[in-house]
Amino acid sequence: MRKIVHIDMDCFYAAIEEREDPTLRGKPVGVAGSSRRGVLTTANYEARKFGCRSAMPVFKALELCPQLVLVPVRFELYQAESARIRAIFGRFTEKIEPLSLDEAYLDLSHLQTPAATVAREIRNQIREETGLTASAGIGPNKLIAKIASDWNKPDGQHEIRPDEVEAFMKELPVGKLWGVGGKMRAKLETLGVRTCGDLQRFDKIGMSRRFGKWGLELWELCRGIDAREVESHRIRKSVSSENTFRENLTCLDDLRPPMHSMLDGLAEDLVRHDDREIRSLVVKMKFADFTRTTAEKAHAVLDAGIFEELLAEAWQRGQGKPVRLLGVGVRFRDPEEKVQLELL
Ligand code: TTP
Ligand code: MG
Repeated sequence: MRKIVHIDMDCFYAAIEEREDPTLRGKPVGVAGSSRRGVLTTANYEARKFGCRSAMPVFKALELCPQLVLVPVRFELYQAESARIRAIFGRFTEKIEPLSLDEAYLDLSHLQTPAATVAREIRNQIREETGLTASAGIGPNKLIAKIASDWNKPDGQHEIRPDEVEAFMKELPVGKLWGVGGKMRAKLETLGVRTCGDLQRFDKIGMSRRFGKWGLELWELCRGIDAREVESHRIRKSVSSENTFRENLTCLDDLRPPMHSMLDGLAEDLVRHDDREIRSLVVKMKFADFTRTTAEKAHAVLDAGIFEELLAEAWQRGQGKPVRLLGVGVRFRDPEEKVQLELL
């Protein structure tokens, strides 16, 4: 039985800014993102009382909370704090999988000490050494640990033991599952599904008929089954860019212009990965009925013509179903694989 901990810092950017400037304490604080988009990256708990949230336009946040103190992002500072926190994790395990600057999974299966005790110790060390608070979730897999870390936020932790998983999942709203967004939730609601327990009434065949391959994943997730390993030193396998359309697109010609602008964005992102070799190009589509498909072709450079072909292929597989999401991306060759080829 594995022991997985998920750690998530409390209002990370805002907490760091408050620590740096004690005059901010007790006041509602928002950390404003790049001026171009004018949205909050996050808000402290004082500001959240007024409804201020991550990704909210700054003008809207100020409407909700006129006394909101806005501070600009200082990304390098947050990166430095993130490195300190990761160093603390490293005292307890080598199996660390960071999800973002402020969030990571730890695999503590090898330790004798109960995982909840270790989680408490990690949180204490973070507090003492950085002056920041963290929340933790403890469970038998990543899915459960991640959901649990939200349970006693901020500055708290929650453990879900293996024998509690079943009862816990029964009551859990489906929206808490990875990959179940607002529209999917609305669709499930029309089927009478609100909780994971409701979703458990569908058998595997029914789930795969309704939602394709993803339905099978969902069948496991809603039962609290998750075999994914904590992957330390994860190497990026792919880069992609995707877009959910405000209104579903109903013909192939309408999909081309958004695809080409997404390809421009993808090309920009790839500049940061110029040390990697591209293995294949990928087009992903999600349809109005929540099935999805991916079309892929082996190719080593971004080629708009091939993306056109893949787009047509994916569209054809949908048999004319309206498209709600389009994604374009590349898969990279595994760097290890390259080394092996060179050795041969
Ligand atoms: P989160 O962990 O989602 O949020 P948080 O740490 O601010 O608050 P919570 O206590 O609920 O965990 O994200 C971590 C940081 O990532 C956050 O401080 C700011 C940044 N961020 C953005 O820049 N944009 C976003 O849309 C989100 C959600 C986060
Ligand atoms: Mg956080």
